[in-house]
Amino acid sequence: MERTFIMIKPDGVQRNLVGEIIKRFEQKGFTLAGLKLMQVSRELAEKHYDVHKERPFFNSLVEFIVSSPVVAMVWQGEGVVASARKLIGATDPLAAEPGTIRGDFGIEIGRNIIHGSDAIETAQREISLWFSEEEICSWENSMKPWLK
Ligand code: RTP
Ligand code: MG
Repeated sequence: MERTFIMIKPDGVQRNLVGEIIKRFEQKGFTLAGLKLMQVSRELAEKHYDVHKERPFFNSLVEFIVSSPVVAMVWQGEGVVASARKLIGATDPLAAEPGTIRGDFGIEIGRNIIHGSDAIETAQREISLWFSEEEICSWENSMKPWLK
């Protein structure tokens, strides 16, 4: 079962976009496998964005992520990693297509509302960084035949 890690960043939570974002993933047909509101530690934020540690925006990005609560989620379903990136839209909200989350709700690259894993391997790394195994629901005994 393909899974991805999605995080609603502090701006998305503060702007009351949690319900709107969850609705979009639900209506697309993906399945929620993990969900928590959390105050992120500096250590976790730095590990999560480790790949960007040499970039000029790294410190301000980490400061932003630890500044107030985020919603961390695991979504699953066929093709969910790439599809979530499409639902989210381009990194710069001004360049993101209307109809995407960033395209509909943002204008600033440093306040782009949401994170989504960029590849299957990245998703596996990020899910194990943010969630323990017990925090992820399997749905394996679900009676819903339409869950893929
Ligand atoms: P994310 O990891 O947060 O889902 O975003 P992304 O894949 O679309 O973009 P990425 O290249 O991974 O960048 C991570 C986050 O860093 C901030 N950023 N600021 N030029 C800048 O000031 C700049 N470039 C990137 C963004 O908030 C981006 O989401
Ligand atoms: Mg990224």
